[in-house]
Amino acid sequence: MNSDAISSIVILTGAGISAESGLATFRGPDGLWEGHRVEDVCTPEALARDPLLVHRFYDERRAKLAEVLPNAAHDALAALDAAWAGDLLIVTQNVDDLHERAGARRLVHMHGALNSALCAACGKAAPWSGALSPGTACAGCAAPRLRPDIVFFGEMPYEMDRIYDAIAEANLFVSIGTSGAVYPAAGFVQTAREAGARTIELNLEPSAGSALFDESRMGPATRLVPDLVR
Ligand code: BV8
Repeated sequence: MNSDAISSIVILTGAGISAESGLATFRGPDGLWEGHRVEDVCTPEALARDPLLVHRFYDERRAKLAEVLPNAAHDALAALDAAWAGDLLIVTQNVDDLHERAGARRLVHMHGALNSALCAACGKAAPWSGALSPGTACAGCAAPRLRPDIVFFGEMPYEMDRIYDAIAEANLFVSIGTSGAVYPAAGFVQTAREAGARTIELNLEPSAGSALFDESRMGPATRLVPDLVR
């Protein structure tokens, strides 16, 4: 990466960066949402209406995660994180743990994580593997209210202050593998432009926000990300 004028980097990732590891994206032909309506698996109302369906949707994805590995794009970002002396923050919309398994450290899961369970009673999150059935008790407060630690539609994403602080300081904003369909993540590129950052998109196809990027490179993340980081 030509680091002449760059001191602070924010990288936004979406489901596309994990696609070549074998994890389904959301809005492609065989996407996760294809099997389910968002309203049926990713809203607080869905969890209240049909907890078994919501838990099964996330249990299946948590089980699948144990079978896959980080790919060259995750590895390239982890290497950049380790080598970059300036400020850097990877903001992922993904709930898989492939960035951390590749070695990334400066990382925020703004939509939650599959390997975590949240207590709807006391608000505490705890590491979780395996199935998570409705009515599982929280180890902290004993209430039978554990749920997937996932940010549903209509819920506030995690660490938004930290994210906006990083974007305000960034002079490079890179978006990788996201359709730009979901807010507030889809609005980060505009915020970065207003902060004066150079904005680059790496994606398999044009996204909803492509026109907002200074540069859009189309192709698979496992080719584009190592090329960018090199
Ligand atoms: C909130 C849970 C406020 C985790 C998800 C403003 C305008 C309009 C609407 C809104 C707005 N503000 C808020 C909203 C409502 C809503 C929203 O955005 N709705 C949309 C549908 C219009 N947003 C919210 O509700 C958010 N909350 O704003 O709260 C608030 C304020 C006060 C008080 C309380 C609340 C919460 C959003 C989070 C929802 N949770 N999922 C999970 O199940 O995984 S969203 C879901 O979509 C995932 O998190 C996912 O990460 C996210 C985005 O999808 P992508 O990652 O982009 O994946 P997608 O499949 O779409 O695209 C993949 C891309 O990769 C494609 O472009 C493809 O071409 C590319 N690709 C594929 N293969 C490759 C590749 N690229 C490179 N290489 C490859 N090999």
